Amino acid sequence: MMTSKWLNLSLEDVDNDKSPDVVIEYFDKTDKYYDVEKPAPVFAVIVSSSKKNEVYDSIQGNADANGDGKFSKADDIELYSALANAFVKIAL
Ligand SMILES: [Ca+2]
Ligand SMILES: [Ca+2]
Repeated sequence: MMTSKWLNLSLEDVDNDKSPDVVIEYFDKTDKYYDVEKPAPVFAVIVSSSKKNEVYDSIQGNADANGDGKFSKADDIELYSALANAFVKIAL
């Protein structure tokens, strides 16, 4: 099966504060701006640990994690922080 939408998760210290951040990128091949030659995420959010204690509780960027058509941090913080907290426990 060919997938047309997917998430890319990576761990990197985006803001150089010595605390790794989780970068969540959302790709959608069906999006009109998607370029096969230069695939770029439609949305990206960065989830950080505000206390630098590996508890991911802070989000930068807007996306629509719950798919209700509204771009709202309130919707997304719960889903993306849960995803980030699970992701950082998985050994790479
Ligand atoms: Ca950081
Ligand atoms: Ca939403």
